[in-house]
Amino acid sequence: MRARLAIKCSGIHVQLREIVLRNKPAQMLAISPKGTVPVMQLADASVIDESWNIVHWATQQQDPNNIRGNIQRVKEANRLIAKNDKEFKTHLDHYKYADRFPEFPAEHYRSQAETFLAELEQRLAQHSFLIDHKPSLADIGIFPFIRQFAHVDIEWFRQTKYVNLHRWFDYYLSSDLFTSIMDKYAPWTEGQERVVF
Ligand SMILES: N[C@@H](CCC(=O)N[C@@H](CS)C(=O)NCC(=O)O)C(=O)O
Repeated sequence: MRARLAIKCSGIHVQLREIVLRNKPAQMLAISPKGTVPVMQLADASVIDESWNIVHWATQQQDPNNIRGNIQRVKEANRLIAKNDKEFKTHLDHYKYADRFPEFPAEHYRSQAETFLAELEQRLAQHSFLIDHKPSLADIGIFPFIRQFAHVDIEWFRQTKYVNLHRWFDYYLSSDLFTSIMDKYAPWTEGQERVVF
């Protein structure tokens, strides 16, 4: 999702091949054996198969909304994403799939994840977005994970004290940017007509 958000933000167009995870095409595994999505293959046949690297690639091509900003802003976004992907994502997966981790109740993993929510809330109490008053790479890089987290138990999420996080979350949930990436596409098959995203 963060790759799609970045591609839309950049205004560039790419050929999209929708896949079903339980039926990964051989062509995808041939260029990225690790078998995770998203995978981007460039015109020179080089491959980018990490979502955050696709976010950087797209916004380095074009950045009409200047979501990158200066190098300090990019570095701060990278730091926040490292925390999201390494720490928060682990707690999120344990909370979301708590039945696979029965050594602790879901609430335990949820409270571990709250450390990151509290940091985001603190940031969003000082400015409209995660780094400052303008959308940044960190906002589109982290929103998809907060959405996953919120939807594990949306009633619980909505009654939490993170009022600025709620405001930021609703901003993106109701944004044209988010709506524009949520269209459903038929799974790709060889010979299928090109789908431009
Ligand atoms: N670190 C990778 C993780 C990507 C990832 O795990 N994607 C999931 C879908 S959201 C996936 O492809 N899982 C493989 C599977 O379920 O077979 C990235 O950020 O691109």
